[in-house]
Amino acid sequence: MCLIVSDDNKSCLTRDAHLSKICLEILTHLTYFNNQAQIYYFLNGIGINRLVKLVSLFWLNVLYLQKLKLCSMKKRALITGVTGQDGAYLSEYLLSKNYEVHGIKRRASSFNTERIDHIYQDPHMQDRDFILHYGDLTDSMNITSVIQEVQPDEIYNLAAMSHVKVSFDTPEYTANADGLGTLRILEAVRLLGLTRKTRIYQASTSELYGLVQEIPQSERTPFYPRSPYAVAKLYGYWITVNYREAYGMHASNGILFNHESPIRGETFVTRKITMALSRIALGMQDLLYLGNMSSRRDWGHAKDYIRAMHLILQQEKPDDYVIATGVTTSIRDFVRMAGTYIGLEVSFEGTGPEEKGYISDLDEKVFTSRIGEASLELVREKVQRHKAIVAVDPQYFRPTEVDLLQGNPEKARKVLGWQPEYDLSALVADMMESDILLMKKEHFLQEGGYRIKSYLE
Ligand code: NAP
Ligand code: G4F
Repeated sequence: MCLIVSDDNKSCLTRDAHLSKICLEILTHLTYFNNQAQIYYFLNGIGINRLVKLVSLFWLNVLYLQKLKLCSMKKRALITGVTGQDGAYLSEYLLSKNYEVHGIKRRASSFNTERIDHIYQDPHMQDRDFILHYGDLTDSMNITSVIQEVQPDEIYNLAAMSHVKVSFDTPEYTANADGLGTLRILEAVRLLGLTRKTRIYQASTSELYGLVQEIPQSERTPFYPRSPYAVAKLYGYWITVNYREAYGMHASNGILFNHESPIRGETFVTRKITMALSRIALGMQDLLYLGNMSSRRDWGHAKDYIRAMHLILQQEKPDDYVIATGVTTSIRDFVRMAGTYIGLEVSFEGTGPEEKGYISDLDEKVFTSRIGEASLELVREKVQRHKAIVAVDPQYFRPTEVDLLQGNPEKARKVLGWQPEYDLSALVADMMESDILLMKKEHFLQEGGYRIKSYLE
């Protein structure tokens, strides 16, 4: 007697005709069985001899277990840093791919879930596929117990103190969260015996290249970190490689270059610029203060970059990949591009801390179509009076700067088949469109006498 149940549980072959008939019936009924007692009653209900009944019982149990597996065949992902820019986009993306998504969020004195509120599911809901857990990367026991509870197929370690300038103010905390935090995740997976089951994505960064040794930077370019953040991330990078080599874990690094979006943190330079220009255009702010405007970054859209994270974990073999656009642009040019989107030509005069940006030309048609007419006169006046809209504040200079980043995404293109959909002007347009809307809303509130946020950090 022989019975073969295929992997996808759709076909069932047996050399015994009688058993074959029963098995077919079993497969037909499979979806109705909710526990093993029901299987037993089902067998009693169909008149068959004892031996066949025993064999059938055995296979029914196998099928029942398969059914359980089938029911829970959704992949389960755990995202640390779920409340951040990338965590929010990645959650949406994995949910659209039918994952069960678990996220670790920090306890805060006020709500910190603004970026994921639209996908939040009430804990009282049945069959949730988006579940949040309290946690912190600096707490080993917490990390271990969340991983034990979730038993994830994939972990995306996105949590970090991610601001380069702030890492000079909080170097020890940054090392703890960004460096040791990565170790805590790897070690928890190892100690819990999940080495074979759980794949790990580590959010590495182009900041590792720091004082760049080569242009453009690829997976083979030596690292030269230039901030406590980058040094902490260097540890995260190498401990991921080490656990992969030492324990055969499916652990990979995505070396992601700067990626931005309408939900980028407000103190990163791109978002600071798109918010400020929107406010200046609406007459809500006079000056945008920046630090080093000569540094260059390879900017992409976060929506494209989270697709790469997922692709990296779908590869048979773990590996490290540069994710970038290959195009580098200065901060100054980003300001110009954001200005162009609303019909402002921004030109710069002076050097060093004395440098200033002015509106040298105004395209009124573009301005009114994007911003409206209400503040047109105000902007005309800024042009006529040659009033600066951008100035330098040395408090934004960094003790050690990363002057130029430009990635070479060739390997990701070839191996992952990854290609960005947004170029820089599409990214700027997306951010400006969103921030104009936001600032119009705030302007309306302000006019109505309500207090609004101050974004001048
Ligand atoms: P982000 O917006 O700053 O989000 C960081 C997330 O980490 C937030 O959810 C934050 O929680 C959480 N977090 C911070 N410290 C934590 C701790 N000790 N324990 C638990 N959670 C903690 O960063 P992102 O832009 O999404 O970047 C995601 C990851 O990619 C980060 O690791 C970053 O360093 C790295 N990366 C980013 C870029 C980029 O250009 N965006 C490029 C390369 C690498 P709160 O919301 O409570 O603050
Ligand atoms: O926007 P930023 O703060 O990003 P930075 O330092 O490149 O770091 C970001 O990208 C990394 C990937 O390379 C991530 F790993 C990291 O987590 C983060 O997401 O600064 C970009 C450049 C710097 O050269 C900075 O000096 O802009 C310059 N800059 C000039 N004025 C400014 C400002 N940066 C900020 N944040 N604020 C300014 O006023």
